[in-house]
Amino acid sequence: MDVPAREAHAGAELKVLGACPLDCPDGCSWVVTVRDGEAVRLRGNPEHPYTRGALCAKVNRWLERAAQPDRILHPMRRVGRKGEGRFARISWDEALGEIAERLEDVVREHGGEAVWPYWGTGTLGYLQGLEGYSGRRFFNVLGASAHYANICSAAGSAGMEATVGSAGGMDPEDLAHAGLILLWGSNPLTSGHHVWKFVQDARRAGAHLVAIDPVRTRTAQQADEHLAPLPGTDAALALGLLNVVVGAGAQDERFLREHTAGWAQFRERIAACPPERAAEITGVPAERIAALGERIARTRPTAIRATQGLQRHAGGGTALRVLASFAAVTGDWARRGGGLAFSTSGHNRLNKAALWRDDLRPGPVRTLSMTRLGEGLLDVQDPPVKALFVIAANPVGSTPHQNRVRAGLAREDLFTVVMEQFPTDTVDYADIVLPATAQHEHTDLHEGYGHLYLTWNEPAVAPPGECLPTTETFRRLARRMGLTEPSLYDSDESLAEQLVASDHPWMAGVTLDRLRKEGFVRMSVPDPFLPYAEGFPTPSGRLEFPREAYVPPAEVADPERAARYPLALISAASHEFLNTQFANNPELRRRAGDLAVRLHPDDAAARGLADGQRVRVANDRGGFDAVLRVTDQVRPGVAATPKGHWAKFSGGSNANAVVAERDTDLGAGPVFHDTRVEVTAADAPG
Ligand SMILES: Nc1nc2c(c(=O)[nH]1)N[C@H]1C(S)=C(S)[C@@H](COP(=O)(O)OP(=O)(O)OC[C@H]3O[C@@H](n4cnc5c(=O)[nH]c(N)nc54)[C@H](O)[C@@H]3O)O[C@H]1N2
Ligand SMILES: Nc1nc2c(c(=O)[nH]1)N[C@H]1C(S)=C(S)[C@@H](COP(=O)(O)OP(=O)(O)OC[C@H]3O[C@@H](n4cnc5c(=O)[nH]c(N)nc54)[C@H](O)[C@@H]3O)O[C@H]1N2
Ligand code: SF4
Ligand SMILES: [Mo]
Repeated sequence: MDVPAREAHAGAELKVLGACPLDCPDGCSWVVTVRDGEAVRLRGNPEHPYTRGALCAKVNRWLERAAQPDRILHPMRRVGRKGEGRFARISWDEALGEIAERLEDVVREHGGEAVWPYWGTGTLGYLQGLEGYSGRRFFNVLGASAHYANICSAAGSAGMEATVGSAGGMDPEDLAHAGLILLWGSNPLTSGHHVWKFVQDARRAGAHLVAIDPVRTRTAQQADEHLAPLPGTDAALALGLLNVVVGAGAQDERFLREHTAGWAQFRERIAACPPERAAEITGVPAERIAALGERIARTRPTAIRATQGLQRHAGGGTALRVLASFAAVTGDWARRGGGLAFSTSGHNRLNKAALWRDDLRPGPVRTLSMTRLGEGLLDVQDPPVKALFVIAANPVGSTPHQNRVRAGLAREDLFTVVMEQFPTDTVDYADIVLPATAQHEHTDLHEGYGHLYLTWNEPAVAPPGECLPTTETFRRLARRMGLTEPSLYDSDESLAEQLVASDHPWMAGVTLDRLRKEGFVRMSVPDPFLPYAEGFPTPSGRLEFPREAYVPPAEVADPERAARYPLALISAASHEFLNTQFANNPELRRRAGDLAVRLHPDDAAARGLADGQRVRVANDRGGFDAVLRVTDQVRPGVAATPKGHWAKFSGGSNANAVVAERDTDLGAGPVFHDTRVEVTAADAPG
């Protein structure tokens, strides 16, 4: 099948199927209406069983945003100081020539590992973005450092893998069959609302819905019950609940015997954490823990929906291990509608190795951590990073320890290329900026990490200005550098073919042809899909209970830090933005308002602060200015601020000014929500 013939349809309307590329579990399928070569409408695909015709508050403005006057349309070269954001337009030929020359110099003088391809989550596309690491083959040929994309769900994925053998978990659609749903550190009405239909189906059939979140979110307000633990204490809460379940004799002895390893020891951990003990650690009253524990004991199946929130703490990996163990104690892993829904990407069977071609590396290479960009640019030696490619990422806005990120990016001896659509806080530090296409302007293939469909994205319109797909940019750069490895020149269609070519039974019937014709295809998983009913994909074939069952949060639980910085800051998904994307859309910015921080009335009163006042949120790493919102939506001791606001629109910094470059216990993930701060009046001295 060819790209839809736009010219041939002049005057007529054409509908082109695509996929939302954003880092969101819902992986929506969309339909673009094209008239005379222009995209005039973009809507959710009514045929897709998960999307069901709806997009979201952000993506409803997709076409409007893509046509914004601040869109980057041409290559540019820096003319001001790093960080200043002053650029002059150059040709693609000049841009590629300069990049090729600088890269060749860096590789010759310092070796390939001095090059860091820093991929972000701007698009999850297998061709243009993070999942496939577009350009990975190019960097492999150079022998560049490997990039560990740990910024989002590394801790939880590692916890899941260590326990059940894969990050996969239950199909979120099966939440419809649950008798009890625990939304645990997950705010789907903001961060992926399509799962809500299935939650509501379950509730119509009598299911009880509990939200477990330090903040009474949009989602928690809709739940039947809300528990607000102290951040980072979820594993203790889980042990307290399991203590009640086992106390009631509701454990599934047969499942435990046949499908698990380490039960005797885990049982001791559970026994050591009765509701009273869990209450001390979590701040949730013991009676509430006991009551919910009893409800779990008598309700089969019970399902947990955990996403990213609760793993962004020092003990986040262990927390996911304990949550994944729940359904082994109750035997719910064997029941449709039971278990844990975390990220279905663990069930994906696309042939990533064929796409990535890590065999093209000249030898072993070191790995640099996405969450530690400051460290990577300021501290790492042998060789130091001399060339940085930022691709679909905005680390100044999104990466921990903002001041160190800025200091690293300001290094005069660092050559930085940023491939972008918009003039972000990170673009301001680029030596060369390359204009990138948006999703409806390029080809891509997607999974959803909240469902089991693969989705095709057909380009609907020609790119504006001189924007190029990331894949094409790397083909041109390879040619400019005279690289001879033939696979660097594979077309997008050929890359997609290689990706879907898999012998795995779940990929049976999934072909590129079908994807292009139908827009999306469900993986050929068994129906009903009980991924672990017959055993777990762990080395032992059994669910591995964790030995360590509670790792306290690093900053939230540190008494010395608590004395200096009494408030635990959470910086979770904002309703109007997707990470830092859309934060430059005028309408969504207007709706979001200025960067704000929420405090409980008691905490505001103790500081003599009033609603609407300008405040400074700070610790020893830095700080940001915000408007104070006083509300009992946050529990005492907690401050809440949204992620995503651009620093340059918010006085120069956002929440990441105070977040540490620290790793979680498993998977070396980030600790965004494990951060202590103090809040003072903006004009207060110090
Ligand atoms: N509108 C919108 N949607 C998004 C995004 C966005 O920026 N905006 N981001 C996308 C991305 S990249 C991701 S990874 C997902 C993230 O979406 P979620 O998985 O929902 O993650 P968060 O928004 O970080 O946190 C979810 C909830 O966890 C709570 N939380 C924080 N710490 C704890 C804790 O220790 N325990 C418990 N129980 N709860 C805690 C927070 O208060 C928050 O309400 O959403 C995606 N969808
Ligand atoms: N304080 C705090 N910080 C957080 C989080 C948090 O909870 N709290 N959450 C974290 C999470 S979950 C994530 S996933 C990260 C995300 O961090 P990043 O990966 O840096 O994601 P974004 O900030 O969305 O920046 C993505 C950029 O990619 C660009 N882009 C989009 N599509 C394309 C494309 O096709 N090609 C190219 N070249 N560019 C494109 C967009 O314009 C955007 O500027 O942020 C993390 N940061
Ligand atoms: S951001 Fe999520 S909910 Fe919104 S359109 Fe994209 S996939 Fe769907
Ligand atoms: Mo994320």
